[in-house]
Amino acid sequence: MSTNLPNIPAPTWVDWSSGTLSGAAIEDGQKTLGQLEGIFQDQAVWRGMDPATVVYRVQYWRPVPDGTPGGVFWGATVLEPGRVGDEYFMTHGHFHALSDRAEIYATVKGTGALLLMDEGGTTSSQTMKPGTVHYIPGKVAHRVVNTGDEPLVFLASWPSDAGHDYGSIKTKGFSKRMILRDGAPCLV
Ligand code: PAN
Ligand code: ZN
Repeated sequence: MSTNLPNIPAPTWVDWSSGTLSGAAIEDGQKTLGQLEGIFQDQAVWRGMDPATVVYRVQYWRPVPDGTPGGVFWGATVLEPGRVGDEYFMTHGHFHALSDRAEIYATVKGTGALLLMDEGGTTSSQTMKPGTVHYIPGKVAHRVVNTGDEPLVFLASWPSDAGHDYGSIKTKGFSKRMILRDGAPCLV
């Protein structure tokens, strides 16, 4: 038995209580308020906030090269609590560049909502809380909103040839937004 075949990537680790990934192959990134220009509705409030504020951090594992057909990737996102005016902190959101590629999200910690928008612009939402597992079909844009007061942590797995198309979300957004109204989250 061989455990070190050259084409089999070495394992990496997840701390299931925190959602933190570790291992030499883990890459990371972050998105600040400044990098999320045009994403939040109230641009005047957004301009008045510190652009260095980290909205979310992403860790990801690409065991095969980006674009490989038939492979899968694995990632973790930590989305901070907060709001721009009455609109909750959220991820940029995207379609996949190969638009029919699907994805799975699984919530580790926190509470929020997964916004799902089809190509016709119809948006629905699913509640995210510890243990929920969400199937994101192909051709459906996805964005996560933190409606709680602690970080929202979720794991994701997506095809290695999916790619990301941020452009249409940057210009057109989602057709619904999650805001604080009368003390509770409301999809409007
Ligand atoms: C996730 C997202 C991650 C950050 O790994 O990339 O949560 O969100 P944005 O990519 O919208 O900034 C995923 O959906 N990958 O396909
Ligand atoms: Zn995705």
